[in-house]
Amino acid sequence: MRRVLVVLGFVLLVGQPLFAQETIGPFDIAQAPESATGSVGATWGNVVNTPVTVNEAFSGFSIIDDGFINISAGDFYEVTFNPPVVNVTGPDIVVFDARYDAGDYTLRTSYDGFSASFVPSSWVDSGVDRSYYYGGAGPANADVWGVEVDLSDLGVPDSATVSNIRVTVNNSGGDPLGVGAIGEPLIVAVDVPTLSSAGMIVLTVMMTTIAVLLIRRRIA
Ligand SMILES: [Ca+2]
Ligand SMILES: [Ca+2]
Ligand SMILES: [Ca+2]
Repeated sequence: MRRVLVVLGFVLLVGQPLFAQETIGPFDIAQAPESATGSVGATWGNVVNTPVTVNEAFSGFSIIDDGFINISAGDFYEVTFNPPVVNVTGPDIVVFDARYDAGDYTLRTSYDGFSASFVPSSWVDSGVDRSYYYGGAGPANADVWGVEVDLSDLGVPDSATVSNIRVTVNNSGGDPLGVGAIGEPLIVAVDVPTLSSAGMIVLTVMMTTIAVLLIRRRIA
């Protein structure tokens, strides 16, 4: 119970999902794929001048420090999340692309045997830059762009889970960096808009006080 209260206070104070493992501009990534497969040609990309395999490029953290550069249309990578990604309200995953040029990608999931497809279009510049070595050349600087995707757009029902996501490149010269899961906020039922700003201040002070007292008691 004490721990739940402390977590609640933290969520109210910080106002964003807990446990972001990698923050990439506006995107808080909670979970990276456990493993990856695919067919993406030979030109790896990495922030250090060391080759990476498809599995290394598209699994684990950092999501955006490695990928593949200038891959061909029709090539794809497929990531496995363990635990699977839950379709919560709103966006569930973020797809990343190095903007040497604008990658165009089609997504499918294992939920329906990779049947339904979705092409995300609301790409944004994350504001984060990386400089990649590619196949032994470089390094060359690139903007890192990302697009949030709601699993509902891939026909996945609310609360259903997805373990595998396949990302196919539609145009030539795609530079995929990977996919991350945004993660499930631990507490989503706090009805903040019904509180006045004065009420929010009082509530924040109360929660902070409770959190500090509980922490002190635990230390004592
Ligand atoms: Ca990567
Ligand atoms: Ca969703
Ligand atoms: Ca690109």
